[in-house]
Amino acid sequence: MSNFDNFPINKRWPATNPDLLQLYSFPTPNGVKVSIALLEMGIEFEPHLVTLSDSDVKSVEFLSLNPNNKIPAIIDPNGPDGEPIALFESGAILIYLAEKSGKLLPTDAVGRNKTIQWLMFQMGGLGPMFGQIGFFFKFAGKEIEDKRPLDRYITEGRRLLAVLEKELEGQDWITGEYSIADIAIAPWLRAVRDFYGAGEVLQMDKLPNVTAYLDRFLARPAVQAGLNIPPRP
Ligand SMILES: N[C@@H](CCC(=O)N[C@@H](CS)C(=O)NCC(=O)O)C(=O)O
Repeated sequence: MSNFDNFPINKRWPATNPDLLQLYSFPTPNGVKVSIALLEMGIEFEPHLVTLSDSDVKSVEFLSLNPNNKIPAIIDPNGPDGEPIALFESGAILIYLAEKSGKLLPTDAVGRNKTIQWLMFQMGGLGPMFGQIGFFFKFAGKEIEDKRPLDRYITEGRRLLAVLEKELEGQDWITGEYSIADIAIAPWLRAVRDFYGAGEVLQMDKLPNVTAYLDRFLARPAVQAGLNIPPRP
């Protein structure tokens, strides 16, 4: 039995091809970051659908991979020193994949750190704030009479979008060159506009750089394919 067979997740989501990188995910903005990155980098992988229901993300098998019960997570059977490695947190996974493939993360110190800086902007700012907009604008939170939480997240969402709008002036991608930072940021712009339907309230039509950036991202074949991996049930 190889080390990889020892991962309990195999009992619930068995690998058909255990030599390939295994992706456990659902096509949300955080999930598709990893499928898009894998396609852009040309890394072969086997996707497994893990839904957001407690019976999946809180199962013993999934918790063995991510104690924080959230998709996405991966196992790379060919990790450092040829040993399998399991990882969760989409930002950490993107850095790992970029280093493994030598793609989409500059190797010079300035380029690398600037890219990670914008990746962290997404992980610590854009993602958590837009997620709250989704809750208070579209999902259960919209029934709440007190509109202060929604207003707070809309104000913060507009502020974050204005930061992007300014940074994108005169350049196609957030650091100039297409990178894992764009793969982290753009799926959240799509989600807030097209899935949560909050583009108008966030006044995205007044942000030509952000809008063109999202269009540019969505025009990439790897993005179009990755947005549906794994497919929704
Ligand atoms: N910071 C995490 C966030 C992941 C996350 O929020 N995943 C959501 C779907 S987008 C999830 O699995 N939710 C299930 C739950 O919270 O029970 C990452 O970027 O990987």
